[in-house]
Amino acid sequence: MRLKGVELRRIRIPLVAPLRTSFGTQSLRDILLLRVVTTDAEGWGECVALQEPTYSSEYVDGAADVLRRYLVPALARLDHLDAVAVAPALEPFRGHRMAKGALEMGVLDAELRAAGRSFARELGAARDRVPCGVSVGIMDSVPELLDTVGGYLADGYVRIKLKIQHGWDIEPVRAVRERFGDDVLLQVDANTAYTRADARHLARLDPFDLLLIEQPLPEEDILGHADLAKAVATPICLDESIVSAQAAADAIALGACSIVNIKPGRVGGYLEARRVHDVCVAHGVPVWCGGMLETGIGRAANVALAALPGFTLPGDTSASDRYYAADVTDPFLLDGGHLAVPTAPGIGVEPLPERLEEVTASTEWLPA
Ligand code: NPG
Repeated sequence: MRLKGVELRRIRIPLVAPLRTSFGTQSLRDILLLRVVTTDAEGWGECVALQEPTYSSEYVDGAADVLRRYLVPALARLDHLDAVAVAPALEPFRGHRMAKGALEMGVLDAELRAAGRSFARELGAARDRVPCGVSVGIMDSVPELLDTVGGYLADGYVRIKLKIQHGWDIEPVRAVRERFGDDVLLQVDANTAYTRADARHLARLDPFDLLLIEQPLPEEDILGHADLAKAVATPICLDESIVSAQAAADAIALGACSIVNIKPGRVGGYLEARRVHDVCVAHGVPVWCGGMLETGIGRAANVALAALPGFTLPGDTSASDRYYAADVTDPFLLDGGHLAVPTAPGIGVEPLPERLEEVTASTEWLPA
């Protein structure tokens, strides 16, 4: 297989409701999709970088730029292109994991479509459906939060994740526990909003029997998380800090986390995501699949990953209508709190051509 070229497609889709986190509010997704054209087949990649570098240092214009200048030309030079060849070919270029991950996803999709194999089969899925959680943003009031959580529980979501920050942590968690009871699987996500000085404050979450506290401290603060893990009873889960399988192994060895959120874009692709999974399984550390408000394209691949045996906690693999009134693929629908794992070749879904055109802001063809 050789690369013929890559189409960069920028789409803009409004969210059904704004999602507020400690780092900002998302109301519209400006997403970079990649159509990777090879001599054998075409594949789709979705870049999870946000419009602004607020979740991590990556942002969508930066991803498009590095793909155009460096990453696509590096793959164009390969005589034998397959997904395994992508990371070594891109290794000279530092960082930019979300851009690299999107390109590897497109190559893997093309390779698997040509071979008639699904992502699930290739990655080692052990289930044909995955249990789904939902991420609930910071709200203006506790009553509004309780209405929203009640709606998601009625939809069938099997786990609730509350976004937290200073001023929106203990009370919202207490209110959700009081209203919906102790049986609801409940966890919180701080997206790096706290500091080492907040250990005693965060220990006030302990009585609420949370599954985990996700990424309380800054991305680089692994030792801080290790100290915090000794000061609080709730398990610490890392997201932003885990940028590779090596980072996962180190964080686990240092006692910085006992649970890991795996997002393929954050670690540079699905093959590294599987290595993170393998490292965690080897250490007895449970993992779950995070989300970056993906369209059906990225969601399809995430659901396949979430079907691996180490994913023992429900992921942020919500149904399409959690985010989009109309997705760019046939929607992923919740069925008894689960999503079905696609079985068709590659990611197993296709963008709907008319819908894709409707949301497209620009396209650019990068020939090999
Ligand atoms: O379900 O796709 C999803 C989103 C889940 O809350 C979610 N993602 O930090 O994990 C996160 C968070 C997020 C990422 C929110 C990017 C906003 C932007």
